[in-house]
Amino acid sequence: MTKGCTRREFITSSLTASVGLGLGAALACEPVRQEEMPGDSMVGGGALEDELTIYNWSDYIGTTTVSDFEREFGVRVIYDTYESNEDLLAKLQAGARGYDLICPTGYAVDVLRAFDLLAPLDRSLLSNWENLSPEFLGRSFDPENQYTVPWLWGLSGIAYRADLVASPPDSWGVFLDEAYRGKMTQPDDMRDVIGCWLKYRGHSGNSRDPEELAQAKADAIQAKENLKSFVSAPVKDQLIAGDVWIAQLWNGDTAQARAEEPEVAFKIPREGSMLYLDSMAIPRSARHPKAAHAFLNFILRPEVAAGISDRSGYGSPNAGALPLQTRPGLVPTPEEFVRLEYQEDLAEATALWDRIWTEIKVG
Ligand code: N2P
Repeated sequence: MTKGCTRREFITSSLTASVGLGLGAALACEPVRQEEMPGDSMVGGGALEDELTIYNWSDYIGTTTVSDFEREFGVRVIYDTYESNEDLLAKLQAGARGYDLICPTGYAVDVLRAFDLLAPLDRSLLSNWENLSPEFLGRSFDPENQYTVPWLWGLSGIAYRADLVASPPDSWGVFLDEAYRGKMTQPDDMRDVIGCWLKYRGHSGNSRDPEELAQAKADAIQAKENLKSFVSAPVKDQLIAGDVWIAQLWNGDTAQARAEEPEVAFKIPREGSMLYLDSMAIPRSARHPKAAHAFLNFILRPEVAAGISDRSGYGSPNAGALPLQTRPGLVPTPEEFVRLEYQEDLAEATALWDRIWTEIKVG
C-alpha cells in the first residue's frame, strides 16, 4: 500500500491495478470525489423521467418484469448486462455514465462506496420496503441500507451432467481430477474461484492469510490444467449441449440449465461454499433517479419479486414473494445452509486477492 493512503485510496489503487487502467500509481492517493453528479440532488417531486437504463447480471430478471414496468409507468427501459462484478466496477470506474440502476454483489458495494459512486436512496419513494425479509437487511456492506435494495441471493456449487459423470461430485477437489480434463469449467469470478480453494482446504472463503491464499493459488493453477475455460453464465449452453460435464456455477444459472436439460444436477460440496447477496443501487451519475426509484418500488412488490426469483432460479430476499413462487430454484436445504459463509469485504487484502487472481489467470 502506498504510504499514508486511507483504505479508500488503497482500494482505488488496487482496483485500478486490477482492471488494468495503468493509472494505479498516479491515482493511488488522489481524492476520489469528483464533480457534482445528477444523483447528488434530491430526487424530489415532479414528473417521472421517460427513460431508465438498467445494467444487470445476465439472466437475472423475470420474463415480463421490464415490459410490465414499461407498460404501467410509461418509461422506456434500456437493459444491458454484464458477467462479473469486476466488469461492472471496471466500467463505472473508467467513468461510464448513464446507468440508472446497477446490481453489485456485497463486496462490490464496498468498493463502489469507497469510490463514492453511489447515490443515497430516497426511502420515502420505496413504500414497498416492508416486504423485504429482515435477514437480508443491514448487511455489513450497507448497514443502514442507505444505498442498496436487496435483489437476489445465491451461491456457487458444482453443476454436473448426471448422465455423463461416474458419480456426483461432492468436493471442490473434483476440479483437480484429470479424468475430466477439458470437460470442466470454473467461473470467471475471483471470489468464487479463490473462495472454493480456500474452502477445499478448510479455510474461510474470506481469508486474508497470505499462506492460505498461496495454497489456494497453487490449487487453482493446478486445477486450471483440467479446465476448458474460466466462464460464467454462458456455460449453461455448454452444459446443456454436453460439451461441459462439470462446472462451478451459481445455483440459479444451474436451475435455468436444468429447466432445459433435466440431466443437469447441482451439488453443494461437502467443504461448503460462499453465499452472496446482490443488490440494486443507483450510481451518482444516474440521469433518471425518479424512474430508478419507481422501478425499485415496483420490484419490491411480492408478485414482481416472485417473478424475478422464479425465472432466474435465485433466492428472493422479499418475504412476501416466497408463498407466491411457482418454480423454486435449487435453494440450499437447512443442513446445507450451515456450510455456507457470506462473502465479506476483503479490506486491505483486496490487492493480494487481485494479484493472485491475475497470476491464476495468466499462470
Ligand atoms: C446470474 C449471475 C449470478 C450473479 N447470471 C452472481 N453474483
